[in-house]
Amino acid sequence: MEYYSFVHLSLNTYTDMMWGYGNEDIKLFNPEKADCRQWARVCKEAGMKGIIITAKHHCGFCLWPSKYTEYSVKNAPWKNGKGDMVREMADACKEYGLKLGIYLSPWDRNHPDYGKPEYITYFRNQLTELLTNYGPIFEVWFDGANGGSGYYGGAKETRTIDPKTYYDWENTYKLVRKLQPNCVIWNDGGERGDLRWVGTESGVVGETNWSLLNSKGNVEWPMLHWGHESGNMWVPAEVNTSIRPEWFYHPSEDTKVKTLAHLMDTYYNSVGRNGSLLLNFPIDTKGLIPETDEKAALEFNKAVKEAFAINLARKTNVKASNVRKNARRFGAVKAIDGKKDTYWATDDEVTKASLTIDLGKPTTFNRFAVQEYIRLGQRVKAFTIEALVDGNWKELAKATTIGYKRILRFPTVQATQLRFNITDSKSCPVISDIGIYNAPQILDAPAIVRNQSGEIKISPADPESLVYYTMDGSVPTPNSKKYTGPIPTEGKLEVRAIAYDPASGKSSPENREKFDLPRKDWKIVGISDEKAKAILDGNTATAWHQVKDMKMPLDIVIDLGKEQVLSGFRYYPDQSIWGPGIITNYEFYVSEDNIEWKLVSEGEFPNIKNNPLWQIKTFSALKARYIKLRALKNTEGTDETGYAEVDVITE
Ligand code: FUL
Repeated sequence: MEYYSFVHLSLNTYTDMMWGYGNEDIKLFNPEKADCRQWARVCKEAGMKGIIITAKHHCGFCLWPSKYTEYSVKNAPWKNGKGDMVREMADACKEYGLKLGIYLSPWDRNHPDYGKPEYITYFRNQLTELLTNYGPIFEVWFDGANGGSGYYGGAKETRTIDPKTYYDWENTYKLVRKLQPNCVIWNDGGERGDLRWVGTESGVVGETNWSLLNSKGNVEWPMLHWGHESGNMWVPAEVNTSIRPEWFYHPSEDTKVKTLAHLMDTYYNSVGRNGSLLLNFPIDTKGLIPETDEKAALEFNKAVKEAFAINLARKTNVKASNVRKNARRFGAVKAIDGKKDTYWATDDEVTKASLTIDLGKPTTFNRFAVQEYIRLGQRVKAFTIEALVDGNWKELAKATTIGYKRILRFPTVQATQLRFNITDSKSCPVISDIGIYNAPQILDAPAIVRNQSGEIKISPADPESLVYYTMDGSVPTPNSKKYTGPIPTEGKLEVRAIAYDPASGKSSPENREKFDLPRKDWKIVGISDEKAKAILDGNTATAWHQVKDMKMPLDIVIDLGKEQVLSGFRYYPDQSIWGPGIITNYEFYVSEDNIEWKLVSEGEFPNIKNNPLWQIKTFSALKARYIKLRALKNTEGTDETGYAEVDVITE
């Protein structure tokens, strides 16, 4: 399948939670514009092959009118209780030629019997409904999450189960096989499924990635991430990640839809590493995939198509160092004929071999893709690629496993030949396809950061792009100053920059950043933790938290090194998903001596939860050397305070 989607919709969508407790009010569920056809259209246009719907998440609320519970759409205002989201999803998938998958959470925080044997019957009854009434199902997803506590029919307690024994997976699997013989099982924890989690939700599987695990025994994190070279069971990797930081819709993430560069990295780190990519769309409160997410997914698909549009290896002259029995049907040409069922293979005892592709003329490229004929297993352990540049062989990249597909990225090169060397293999290699591509650059706006010592660093999304910038307020163009490395600066300034690809003549959108006082001499007062420097490093992706066990109000005091005329301050909250400690209510003080403090601003950062970006507050200008940001409350109602950046504004 290679690439398919997840859609997350449940009561969490309306409570802004990640995991519902199981007692959320059903009346909240009313996605008035819910349109599974829109979801299917977006997924289809985004190049995906199927959709897995969260039929039941951990809160136990069912998106279909299950016979076995009242905690479902049948008691929700949506369509007056007559709706069935799984049915609508199944119909939409059919219409758009997509496959349907089902997420059914084994953990159910609503059900009174959860933790008891009776619940297993309930779970299987629900599974039977889902695998019987909605046509062919390509995948079932049994999430391993189990936080213990829950509503559990009113008991409101913590229930612990042993995921290996409680669910009796063996018999549940038999049920799946009986009802949907072609369905693959994803299971994190418990019995081995047909696909494995990769140990992270960040969208990356190990660079070495074996599609094998042992059929028995524990699967430790390294095995999830890299597979197991000598495993005896085929359990390929599925890389699940969301197009936003979290799985469900949260308005606070409207500005955090992944960039094209991020999504392309995800592609190379999943599909490009012998994994399939399961990309999630949070469905919003209206019941739609938000426009921003749709746009991002379509751009992503376009960029993947453009990157792999022309395989420069097709119809070239190709020679292999060894061909199995010198037979034509195993010849080198089979690796470039574009046919799935043909392959180049070597003699049994040959585990080191190379294939040389003569491109006929100097040819520009920066990607190499290779596929093993995995019906015969995964074999290659190590390989390199070299290019013939001006008559000399130059190594372009070195890698380990291949599997179904491996894609390597390297700096653009112009060469007349490419050599693919298999340097180690479990047994004779069997290569079904090779691709050489010249992927265009990803032209996202470059990032501009000024570090504490005043140096400006500009980073393009694509490392090969050129960067042009201005610091005089003018619009940057390819005729502006070329960025060649960190620029030392002092004082207030604005930097504007673009990334530029000379080959296509295309530029990225512009980024512009304003910087106030240089912070070279600034010190955080009274905090010995070195990591607190993250607050001043200019990088909004790094953050520091006040130490645990402290109680609000919590202060950050900064010594600016000398007296300045201040007229405001800026705060950028921590961006992490869990416990970011985003300050909502604050007081801001200034002082000349760190003894006498003057309150110059107080109040709240309105809408900071939904829009956790720069918060700017101004006040009447005055002289001061010390500043104090006091946190009174945070978005979570806890005593956590997180800061990515704290800065001042001068007149
Ligand atoms: C996780 C769950 O806990 C998340 O809420 C989400 O459903 C994700 C796909 O799997 O483990």
